[in-house]
Amino acid sequence: MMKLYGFDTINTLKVLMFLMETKADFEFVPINIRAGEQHEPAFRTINPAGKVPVLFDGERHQVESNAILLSLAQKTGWGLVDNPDLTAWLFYQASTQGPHFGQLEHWARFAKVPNPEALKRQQDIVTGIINYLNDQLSEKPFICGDTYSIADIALFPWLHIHEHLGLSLKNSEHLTRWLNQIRIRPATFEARKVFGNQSIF
Ligand SMILES: N[C@@H](CCC(=O)N[C@@H](CS)C(=O)NCC(=O)O)C(=O)O
Repeated sequence: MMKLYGFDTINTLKVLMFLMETKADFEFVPINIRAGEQHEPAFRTINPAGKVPVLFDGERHQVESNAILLSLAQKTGWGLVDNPDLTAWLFYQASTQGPHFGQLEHWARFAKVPNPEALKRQQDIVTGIINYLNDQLSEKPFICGDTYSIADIALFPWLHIHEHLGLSLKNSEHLTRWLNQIRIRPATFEARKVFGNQSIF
């Protein structure tokens, strides 16, 4: 059986969403990254980088959430793996949306010493990303076209928690429509349920 090592995090949610969409048989193994469990020797043998998620697919331990999504999509045929835009969106998510939303989260929620300049910079960059995605979704229901794909799954979690980052999508009607469409999918509910009621997800 597959095993997903994770915690209530953006990147773990992506993999859970895929596993729920495909009704996969898997065990969820919580690794409490807030208590430092990712640095324990047993976990480091699974992922020497000390990060979640890790998926044991029955043969090997896979790391990097978007690589896991791609590999699962290739194996199952779910998630539009042949679409030429798919890889570009997965790279965009991992290299641009993820890191910039992550930096915004730091300056907006966690920084012990406030830094208005850094906060404003990240807010401006993230606003640009939101406008870009809104524009991209103006003429298609999902990011790669008519079909819900692993690229949508990868982009979803940061946008799902946008209010926790102090962001508003009120001027982004296409992105809001996209977000709401993904939020009401049964698999999205099932994936979020794994984290329990206390989670911001
Ligand atoms: N690029 C990696 C990022 C993984 C990552 O940064 N995971 C975070 C949680 S979302 C983590 O495990 N942090 C623990 C730490 O850095 O100590 C992916 O997409 O899987």
